[in-house]
Amino acid sequence: MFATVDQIKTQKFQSYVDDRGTLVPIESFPIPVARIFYIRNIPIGAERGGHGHKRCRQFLICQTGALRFVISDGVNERSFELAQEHGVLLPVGIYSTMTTIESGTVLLVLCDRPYEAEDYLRNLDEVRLFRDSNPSIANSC
Ligand code: T46
Repeated sequence: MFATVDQIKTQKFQSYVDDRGTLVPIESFPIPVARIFYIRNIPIGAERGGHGHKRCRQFLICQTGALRFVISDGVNERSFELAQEHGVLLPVGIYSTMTTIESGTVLLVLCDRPYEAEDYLRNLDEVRLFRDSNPSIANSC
C-alpha cells in the first residue's frame, strides 16, 4: 500500500557534543543508498521540492538549521518541522515541499535510486493519478 501522510515520522539522531564541536553518527539507513546529494546556501523562505517520486525513496536529514515540510498523499496534507539532527523517510507517491526557516540550513538527502528525471511526479494531480493507477505498490515508511 502507498504510505499516507500520517505514517511519515521524523526521527532524532543522538549527538555527541564537547568543546571540539558536535558529532552525529547515523548507523542505520531505512533504504539502500544509491545516491546522495545535499542542499546548502538556501535563503530563508526559499521553497524547494514541489514534487513526488514514482520509484525513488529519500531519507532526508537536516544537518543544521531547520525546514518546514508540507507533504500530501493526494487526499490529506500535513506540515511538520524537520529540525537540526532529525531525519525523515519520504516514500514514493508523496508530494512534498520544503521551506527553510533558519539561516545556514543544510539538508542531506540519501536516495535509493539514481537521478532520473522521469521519476518525478510534478504536481498533485500526477501524484493522485500515480497512486490510483498503482494500487499494489508496497513501500516502507
Ligand atoms: C527532493 C528535494 C529535497 C541532479 O542533476 N542530480 C540530482 O541528484 C538532483 C537531486 C538534482 N539534479 C539537478 C536537477 C536540477 O537541474 O539539480 C537541479 C536542481 O534540482 P531540483 O530542482 O529537483 O531541486 P529541489 O531542491 O527542488 O529537489 C531536490 C530533489 O530533486 C527532490 O527529489 O526531494 O531536493
